[in-house]
Amino acid sequence: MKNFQDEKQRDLSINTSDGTNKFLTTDQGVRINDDNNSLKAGDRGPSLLEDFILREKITHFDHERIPERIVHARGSGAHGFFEVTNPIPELTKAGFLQEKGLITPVFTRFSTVAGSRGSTDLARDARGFAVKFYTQEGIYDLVANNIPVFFIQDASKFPDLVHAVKPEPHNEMPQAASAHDTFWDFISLMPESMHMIMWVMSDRAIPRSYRMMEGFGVHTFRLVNAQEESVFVKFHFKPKLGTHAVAWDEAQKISGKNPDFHRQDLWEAIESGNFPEWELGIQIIPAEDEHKYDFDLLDPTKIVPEELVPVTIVGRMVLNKNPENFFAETEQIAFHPGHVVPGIDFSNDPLLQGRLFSYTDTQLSRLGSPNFHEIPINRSVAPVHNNQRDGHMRQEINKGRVSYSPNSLGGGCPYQAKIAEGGFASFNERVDSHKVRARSESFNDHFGQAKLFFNSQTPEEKSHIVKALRFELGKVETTAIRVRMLGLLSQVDTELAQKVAQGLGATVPSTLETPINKGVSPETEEAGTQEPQTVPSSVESSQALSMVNNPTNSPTIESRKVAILVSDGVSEASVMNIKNALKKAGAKGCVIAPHLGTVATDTEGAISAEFSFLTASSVLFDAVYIPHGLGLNALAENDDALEYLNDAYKHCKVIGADGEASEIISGAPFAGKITNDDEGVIVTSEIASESFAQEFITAMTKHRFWQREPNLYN
Ligand code: HDE
Repeated sequence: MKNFQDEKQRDLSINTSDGTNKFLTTDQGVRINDDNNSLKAGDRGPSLLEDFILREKITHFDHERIPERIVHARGSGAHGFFEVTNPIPELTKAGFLQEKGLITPVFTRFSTVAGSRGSTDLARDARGFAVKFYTQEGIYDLVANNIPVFFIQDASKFPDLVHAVKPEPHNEMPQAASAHDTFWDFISLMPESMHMIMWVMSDRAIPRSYRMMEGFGVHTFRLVNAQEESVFVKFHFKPKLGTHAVAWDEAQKISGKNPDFHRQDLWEAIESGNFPEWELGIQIIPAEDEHKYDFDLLDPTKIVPEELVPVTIVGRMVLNKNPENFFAETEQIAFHPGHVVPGIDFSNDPLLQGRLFSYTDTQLSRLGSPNFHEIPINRSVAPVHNNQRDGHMRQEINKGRVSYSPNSLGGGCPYQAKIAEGGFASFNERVDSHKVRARSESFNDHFGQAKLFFNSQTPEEKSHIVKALRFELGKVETTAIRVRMLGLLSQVDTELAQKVAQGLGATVPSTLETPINKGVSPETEEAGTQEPQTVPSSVESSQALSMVNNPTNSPTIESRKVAILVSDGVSEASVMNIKNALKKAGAKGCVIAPHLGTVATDTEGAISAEFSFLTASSVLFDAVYIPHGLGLNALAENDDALEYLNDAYKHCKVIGADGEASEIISGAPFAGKITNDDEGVIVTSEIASESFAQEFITAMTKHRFWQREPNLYN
């Protein structure tokens, strides 16, 4: 079977260097004899301009930074591969989807959208999910998000949206947060954003891990087969580990304790061989069904419910290698939805159409040259030959006198390829219409699918949405903006609007003040407006939209982490019992003690602490366990240890204790709230029992016990 997996790594190795056992040199290759002292006139005298070594070193340093991405600045990436499991030659001629088992190298970059490069991973935000396929026919980029819809319908509003959500321009606050006036001012005047707002106010916007997110191409794309027939498709990545989130309070605490939480999680998973994996699927919509639905396929604020068109899996993506160098790879990688190969084409979605311009344009200022395709991470493994020439930092040395076409002096080379020879030809779509600045009436429904999303959530998930809105709008200072938002929310669900209003101490307005802009009429030259509409979705509720009921969730605790709190005198049998059981299930128990070094066990042995209470925190783990032991009094009186338990309980995680350690839980401040049906609190008087460990692991497969929280939808 064709396996091109190593091809990109071989290509990158040409540019990879390693200084081990080598001499230190200047950039010109001259060996350096003293890297610690600049050249001076006497050891107490002034430095000499002649010192080319110092000048070169400092000049390079002065220019080390490039502009960060205007959006998606904060990201983390990894190498991997895509393998076809279900070839689709009848739908597309794209070579990398033709044969079962065919393997194509990829690089995937995950990101937040609004924050700067140094901002926290756990901001409430959509996540980027961009995949570069190094195919035999050139680069294909699937530049996706972890949310299947977008805020706006037309590219012309993108700069406005981004200006509104970024830190406010007068004082550069707040960083990596949408909870401020300019964002909600804009949203309150853009009813088309309501579906996306439901998603970003849900737990989708605070994932547990990049490895536990779905990915969506958002727009409708086209696949084109060898007969030049086309179908519409929507792309979906489905994570093998399921789709999971953290709690909002937890997200905020993680942001302080470890702002690199997602970056580290991805890095460590790959280093330890827990390779993140997704299935890639497509929803296939035959061309003749383009107008079949109660929404427009070209409208990026709409999904195609999986109940109407199921997802057909075509392959799997595995990430199995961390980058060698963050800047060279993760920072310099340049994605573009317009990087397509024959067999994949665009729809007329007006948001996608704008993106097709933006991405190359932005690389010109970010990477500084039209030669960004020559940077090793961006370089195609398929040969590149054309008459593009010169420009900043050109690497390629093009031979010969001919750099134009047609030519006779170069024998007409490089040749154009016929379609049969793999030449890209755009899908031959018929377009016959007036030139207008307008929005299609079929885009007017702004609430139908927002309702569908909200109705598909469990009561706990609905409650999280209300609380997120109370938080976000609670940070808005302008009352009129809050009230406008309540008006829009009431169009989604009256109870939702009322519950948010309660938290804000406000009332839901009876009229909606936000008409939609229809564009300028050619007759009157005035902007036409219209009331936003609600087209009830033909699907009332969709399981795939809930994270709790998500069909991707599987009962695995692979790569999860458990905090094991110990102090001197701890039962070695208890610690080893849970550690071994967790290891067998693919998870990890981490020993945490009042100090680093070792603690003495009850068998006069010693256990090493991986973290102290100071260097780790409950929010960095998926569950907390206290083993039986003699030093329990020390733990029970340790505020840091109690904070582990309190947070774990509050964030609805599994908590366990055996033997006498159970008493710490019964003495904890939350003990009175634990209900009999809470399967996430596991205590036993037995010591180091296997059934306890199993019960603990089974509980962890449920991820979180959200039922513990005060629920606004009971
Ligand atoms: Fe992007 N987007 N975007 N976007 N986007 C960028 O390109 C843009 C949109 C997405 O890891 C920029 O190289 C416009 C939707 C991801 O490097 C820029 C519009 C979706 C990434 C840009 C959109 C995305 C970007 C900034 C509306 C989900 C990060 C840096 C018309 C399908 C890729 C860069 C990476 C990055 C423009 C809307 C996903 C400025 C104009 C919808 C994952 O070109």
